[in-house]
Amino acid sequence: MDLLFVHVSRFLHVLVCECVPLPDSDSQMYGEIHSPQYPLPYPPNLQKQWEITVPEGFQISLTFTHLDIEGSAGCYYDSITVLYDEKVLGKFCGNENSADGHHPGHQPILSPGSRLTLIFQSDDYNPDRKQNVGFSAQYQAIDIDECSAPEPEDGSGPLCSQICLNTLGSYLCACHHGYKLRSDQRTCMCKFGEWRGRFSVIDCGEPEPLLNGGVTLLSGFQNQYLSVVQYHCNEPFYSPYGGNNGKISD
Ligand SMILES: [Ca+2]
Ligand SMILES: [Ca+2]
Repeated sequence: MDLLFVHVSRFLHVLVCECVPLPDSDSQMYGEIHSPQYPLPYPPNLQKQWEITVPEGFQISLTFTHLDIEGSAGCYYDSITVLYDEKVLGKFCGNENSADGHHPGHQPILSPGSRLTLIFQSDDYNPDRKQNVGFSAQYQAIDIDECSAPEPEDGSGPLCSQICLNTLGSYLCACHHGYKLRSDQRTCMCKFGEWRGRFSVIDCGEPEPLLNGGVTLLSGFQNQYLSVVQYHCNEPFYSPYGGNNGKISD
């Protein structure tokens, strides 16, 4: 069993800041899309595609404000299809009252990420009796709350080891009092500070947990400056550092 000795250090508060990239010129925060010639009837033999892009860190909320497309089973003749990458999020036709077709309703369609593809197509025949006018839709960018996302299944741990702060278009990690953010911008480590005035007890907080191992207090008082803790690996895990004891001090 390999051991690693660590001095728990004292600390000060942590300042965090963040730089968010400017939206690229092709992305917008909101917009409107409609079928060709809308609100006049759309022509036959049509295929038109739109690529909607909003800034990274946002998802798209798409709402159909009007939909009147020739209805058919499976929207085989005419349709508007909404895709995220290759995945079809919905294929629509008909209108609100038609028995044939599939209407999107008035609930917004949410993209998993910052882009959406819309494909409108009409076949070579449009009924003369009923002049379908197509569709009109509006979209807007909505911030993704990265802090509410479930923990990744790859075992890499939470997005932020201590505090996750959702921001508009991004997120940032922060640390409890006494810790500072590591260079990975997501995990925290105990921070040195300056002695100020009279001696006072410094609480460094709980030692960080060790995957497949444990922590034992060897001396001092738990979580206080200059306390010594011992990390150990649970069998059959071992330290990759060759069995030498390590000591980190201030
Ligand atoms: Ca048609
Ligand atoms: Ca966010």
